[in-house]
Amino acid sequence: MSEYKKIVVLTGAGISAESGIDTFRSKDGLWEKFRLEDVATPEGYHRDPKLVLDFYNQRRKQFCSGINLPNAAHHALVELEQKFDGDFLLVTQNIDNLHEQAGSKSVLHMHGELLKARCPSSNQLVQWLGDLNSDDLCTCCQYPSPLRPHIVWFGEMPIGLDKIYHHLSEADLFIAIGTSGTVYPAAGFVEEAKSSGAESIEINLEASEVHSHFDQVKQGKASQLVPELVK
Ligand code: BJW
Repeated sequence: MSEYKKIVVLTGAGISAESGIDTFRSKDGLWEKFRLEDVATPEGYHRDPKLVLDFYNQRRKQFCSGINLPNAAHHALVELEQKFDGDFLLVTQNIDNLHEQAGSKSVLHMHGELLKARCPSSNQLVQWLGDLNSDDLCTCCQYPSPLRPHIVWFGEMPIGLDKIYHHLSEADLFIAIGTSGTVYPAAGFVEEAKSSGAESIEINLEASEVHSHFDQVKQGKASQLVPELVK
């Protein structure tokens, strides 16, 4: 890693799979059990807020029970950040906080965070560890609004894109871990990084939808391959 000056890492559901968190598109994944149009779009939320709030309440409850702990891949990324001299940005599509629990500092949650709620009017964030209900109102506005999950749904703008594209434009190494490459704009980051001259590495159990854009594709478990890469 000493030959690089600026690294961007992108993580997806696959890095948390070995911590017991469901992925979306695998067999038995979340999209086998729920229609994404119902639970992961603004339209679904407006149609049936309770269904969507319950979907996230259930996932928050499981997460807060403490059974999902960071695995060797999360810990290896902490080691990489600590021993790397240059610029380091960890962009995650995951809404869990396992990177932070492991000790990562420079984390950007582009699809939001499970343990936060947001005022839809002011965008103010509040820590939220219990159930979120439609009568939970913000305290920031003169006329309070119902708080919503701090989640980026389909059709909504991901968080921190300016910062992400800036880092991609300067990166000399881009690493994607455990993401299927099906959801944009994240799936396009490899091309963005490559157009700026970065080398690129994919780590995944199976080749992603965008694997052909990577210089190196390493197939296997994140918990094994990420520590090997960082060593
Ligand atoms: C392992 C492993 C192990 C397992 N070790 N690996 C047509 C064309 C192009 C784009 C669009 C289009 N129509 C609509 C769009 C845009 C749309 C989109 O991309 N749709 C596609 C479905 C086509 N995107 C959006 O709407 C986004 N916003 C947007 O585009 O705004 C406009 C914009 C304009 C201009 C510039 C920029 C933006 C918003 C996307 C929001 C995604 N939200 C979700 C749900 C919220 C969070 C939650 O509930 O948890 O985010 S969807 C879901 O997918 C979640 C994830 O973050 C995201 C990505 O999934 P991920 O992480 O890749 O998981 P999986 O399950 O797909 O894959 C897991 C992988 O791990 C697999 O490959 C396994 O092999 C691997 N794996 N175990 C290593 N142990």
